[in-house]
Amino acid sequence: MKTHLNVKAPSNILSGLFEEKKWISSKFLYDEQGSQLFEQITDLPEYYQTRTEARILLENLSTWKSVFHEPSALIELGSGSSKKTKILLDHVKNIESYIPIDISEEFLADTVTQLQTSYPEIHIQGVSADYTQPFTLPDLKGKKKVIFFPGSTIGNFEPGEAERFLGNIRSLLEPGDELILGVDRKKDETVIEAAYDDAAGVTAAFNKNLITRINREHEASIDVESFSHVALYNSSAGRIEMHLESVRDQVLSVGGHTIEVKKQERIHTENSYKYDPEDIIQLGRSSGFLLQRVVSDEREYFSVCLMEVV
Ligand code: AVJ
Repeated sequence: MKTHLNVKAPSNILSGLFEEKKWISSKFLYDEQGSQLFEQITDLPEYYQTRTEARILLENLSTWKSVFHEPSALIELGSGSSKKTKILLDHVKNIESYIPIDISEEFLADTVTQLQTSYPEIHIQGVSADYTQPFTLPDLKGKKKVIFFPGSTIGNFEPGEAERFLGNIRSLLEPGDELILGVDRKKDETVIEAAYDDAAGVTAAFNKNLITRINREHEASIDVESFSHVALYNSSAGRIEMHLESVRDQVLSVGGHTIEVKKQERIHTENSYKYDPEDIIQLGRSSGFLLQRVVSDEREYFSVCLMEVV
């Protein structure tokens, strides 16, 4: 997985460090090392999301079969390695075209080549784009369009951004088209906090990799161990937050500037919003979609939402 973009993104990894409340956009988590660490996160025992979503997809095949009851094009936002998509491609007929959209051109080209070999009868056409910015779809010749946005990536958007983003996606669609959206649900905060602060320390390494990235890209030498990983569920906002907390008073020298950081001061590095079905109904209302169906695991940790264009 490569694209997890926050729309409230400064162009520069450093710019938020000069603000009163220091922050770094979560989009900077995904350099090469960070993308590898995220892949490891998806296999952690505490990180239930990825395996739960895959299981929901696999256990509700009749739902997806009825979505694709006519010749269709499957359009995936932030396709990465298209792991979850294979569940749909393997079991559902009528997917005549698959359009993976990903920001990483190289990665996308490899994925398309591999998939085309495995699925010779499906027309696969990659679009290399930042899907949070306006983009156009190839001509899909009147086929039903189904947008697939799995992985609870929507959680990285601020709520207003999520509305605007889905509103833009809606403008690419026509009545009859649909959206399949994967979201992580609100739940006991100890479960959520453990998922973002695993015992093996992989999520801590993922967060601290931001410091390594600053050191590499801005010839800095910040001590990575001078920050500790903090993951906190903010229940009033319905989101888990990641922070880097300074273990001491320090002055960072980066990009020809100095930045004072106090002991216990935090740099906010990620928000990941959690959505219950009522939140999804609301999000759909303000972006032109009607929630049709919610499929969840038995613990109701994760939901895959089927939304139709209105
Ligand atoms: C890729 C945004 C879905 O929020 O769960 C994982 C990123 N951050 N562990 C998430 C993430 C810390 C992930 N998303």
